[in-house]
Amino acid sequence: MTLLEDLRRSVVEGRAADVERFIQEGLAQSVPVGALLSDGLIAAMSEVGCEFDRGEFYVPEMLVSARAMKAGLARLRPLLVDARVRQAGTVAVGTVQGDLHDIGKNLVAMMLEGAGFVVTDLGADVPVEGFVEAVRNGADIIGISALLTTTMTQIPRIIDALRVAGLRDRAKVIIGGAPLTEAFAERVGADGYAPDASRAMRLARELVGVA
Ligand code: B1M
Repeated sequence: MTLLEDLRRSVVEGRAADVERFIQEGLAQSVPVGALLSDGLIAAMSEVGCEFDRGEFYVPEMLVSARAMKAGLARLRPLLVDARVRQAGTVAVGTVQGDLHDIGKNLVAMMLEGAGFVVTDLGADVPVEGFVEAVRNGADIIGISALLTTTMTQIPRIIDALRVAGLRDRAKVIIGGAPLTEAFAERVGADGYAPDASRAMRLARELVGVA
């Protein structure tokens, strides 16, 4: 097995200590951070989703894999987030109310920090008012994540609440998460949709006019 396969398997099987070890080994062998992230950690979570679909995994197994994924992300964080002068703007990111999936949102937050944004992480299960308050507090962009078809419906509520509060023009709204699409973003009046964390980072930079 290659190191990336070992890494992927250790996330799927929820072996957090091995995940950290394989990441260390990968970095020592100059495996690119992008490969450790995409072909190791993210690929593993797709596999976990498939196992769940097949009825081979249940929620506890998903949780254990998620913990292992987070241990890996924590190791990669310093490499994704550098100490560049913060100049791009401020972004508040959160996962919508009723939704506990926060791994994708955390990754988006890290990429944004790495791109020079000051990021406020609102957490998961964030009520509509939490996003509205973030705009009141001066966020240039709010980043909304939703992973469930049952919770993506919170997004138009957040955008409506911003309108009602007279704040819609004060911040750009970007959205992402597995069940979302560009068409959904247009329909609900978001300023942009990104299918993954690096495109979210590029989109945010475009929206604030930083090349
Ligand atoms: Co859940 N879950 N889960 N789960 N879970 C999914 C999402 C699911 C697709 C699994 C499946 O059926 N195959 C399914 C949703 C089906 C649907 O809605 N149609 C599902 C379900 C059903 C559930 C429960 C309802 C299960 C139950 O209880 N019966 C339950 C709901 C709980 C709740 O939220 N209220 C539940 C619970 C959980 C755990 C808590 C066990 C755990 C989450 C732990 C955590 O996040 N702390 C979990 C996990 C781990 C998953 C899967 C396996 C992996 C998600 C993940 O972390 N992926 C997931 C299956 C899958 O996605 N294949 C699944 C890795 C991550 C890097 O990708 O989050 O997609 P992702 O983020 C990407 C992009 O989407 C995008 O960029 C990220 C990085 O590239 N992105 C953005 C995300 N946010 C963005 C924001 C942006 C831009 C881009 O701008 C702001």
